[in-house]
Amino acid sequence: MVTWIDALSKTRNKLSGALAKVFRKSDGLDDDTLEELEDTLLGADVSMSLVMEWTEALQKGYRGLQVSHREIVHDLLVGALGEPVAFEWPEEPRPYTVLIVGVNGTGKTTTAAKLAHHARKARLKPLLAATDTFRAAGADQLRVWAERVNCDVVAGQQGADAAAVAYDAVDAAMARNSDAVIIDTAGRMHTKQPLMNELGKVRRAIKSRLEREPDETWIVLDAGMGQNAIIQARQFHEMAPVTGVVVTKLDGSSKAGFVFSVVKELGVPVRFAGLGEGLDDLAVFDPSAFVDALLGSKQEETVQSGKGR
Ligand SMILES: Nc1nc2c(ncn2[C@@H]2O[C@H](COP(=O)(O)OP(=O)(O)OP(=O)(O)O)[C@@H](O)[C@H]2O)c(=O)[nH]1
Ligand SMILES: [Mg+2]
Repeated sequence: MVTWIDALSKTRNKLSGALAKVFRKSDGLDDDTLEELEDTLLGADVSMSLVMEWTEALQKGYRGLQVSHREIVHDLLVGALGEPVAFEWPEEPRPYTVLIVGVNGTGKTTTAAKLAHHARKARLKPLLAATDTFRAAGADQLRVWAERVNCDVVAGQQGADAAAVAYDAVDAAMARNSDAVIIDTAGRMHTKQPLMNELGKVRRAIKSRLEREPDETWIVLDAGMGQNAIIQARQFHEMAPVTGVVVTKLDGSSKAGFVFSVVKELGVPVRFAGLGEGLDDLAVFDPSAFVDALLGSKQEETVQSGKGR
């Protein structure tokens, strides 16, 4: 199982030099230190507006405060990540319905399987729905995952109507008293209108059987995609209002600052993070754990700043 500390090592290494300098300053921050910090944060894919906001707050925060510099930075970063409530499967409504959307190859199918596994570990009965009917492999891939997770699966034939498969899956989940239904969808470019319309149809089909909107619509964004992912997410939001984000492939990325931009620009919480390819490599997004892993442990920090003196 990949941990936050492991997954964020590349971004942490990238940030550590500039942060160590900031942590070491005992009086105000000089222009050089601030500039280096700004460049480093931008390089880690934090958006420009957020970088400006932070450096301004840091300059102010450094004057006359009695808390450690690490604490100021920590609170600033955690504060930028929105509500600190970690996701738990709610008791109701049943079946709790999660629609997974996103562009091609971001990790939707893997995430759907990991979510089913997460629900199983919470002693729930999930059902996986494969509405990716473009490719024969779409359904097969999710069937294989369902077997590994040991959960129910409803998969459409290649060429079947994705909305009809979504309807059948919700229907099956209701008939089988499933606690959660996780609906994987085909990857689609946000610029291809017919495919985006299909997503609207899938959503309406779910609503017609469930008699309510899907409880969650989570967009899966690949951490390596940078600012373009924000544009994609906005387009998806128009067709299927997004209630949360799953950021995948954070492991190996040196641009985990992307997560801050997502929260700031989209105004929806990050619910989960993909930290690897295995079933257990999905972490409930916890702002404090995330920031701690970015900044390194306090001990590490002491050692680092000690070295620099
Ligand atoms: N390292 C890493 N790889 C991941 C993660 N999530 C998914 N992947 C990999 O990304 C690749 C694509 O994953 P899929 O789940 O098939 O992506 P998808 O969005 O369903 O793709 P399409 O259905 O073709 O749009 C696979 O090789 C996965 O193993 C992650 O968090 N970390
Ligand atoms: Mg897929």
